[in-house]
Amino acid sequence: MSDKNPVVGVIMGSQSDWETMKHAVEVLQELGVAFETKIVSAHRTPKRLYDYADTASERGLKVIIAGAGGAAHLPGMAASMTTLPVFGVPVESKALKGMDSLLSIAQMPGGVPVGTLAIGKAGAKNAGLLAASVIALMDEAVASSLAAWRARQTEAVALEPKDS
Ligand code: RP5
Repeated sequence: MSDKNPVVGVIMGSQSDWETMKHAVEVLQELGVAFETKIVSAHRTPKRLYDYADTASERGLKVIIAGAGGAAHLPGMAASMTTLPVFGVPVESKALKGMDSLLSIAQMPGGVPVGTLAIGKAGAKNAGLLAASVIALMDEAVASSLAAWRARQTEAVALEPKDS
């Protein structure tokens, strides 16, 4: 899945991560942010990862969203090879419910930053919103889409609870 001239790269370690990472993509689509999606595995396709991160900036990407689960080295390795902002999404793992993913993405050594989001769907959604916030700094159309999105979210919250 790829728009023309993508500014956000959404990468994930496996096809199995798509169920989570599609929530980042839905937000980008809603806000009109051009993106691309790729399966790039730190362990199974290390050369693909190197090539992706090494050329990301020169290809016009401004932000990378990287989702992975378990021994989730993808966001950190991507961040080690680019100075673009990298947002890491810990995908919920079967064995440890994503705690392994969260800790392996968050506990980066000082000097190689990864902005780490929450485990799972909420993290993916917020990664999309954060990426859009970065793009909004240089794109007025995205800035106004983002402001409208936030206003709609606020308006959707009822003042009083009711029985469902
Ligand atoms: C990680 O291992 C992927 O990011 C995925 O979350 C996890 C399991 O991958 P599969 O075995 O489902 O391909 O590399």
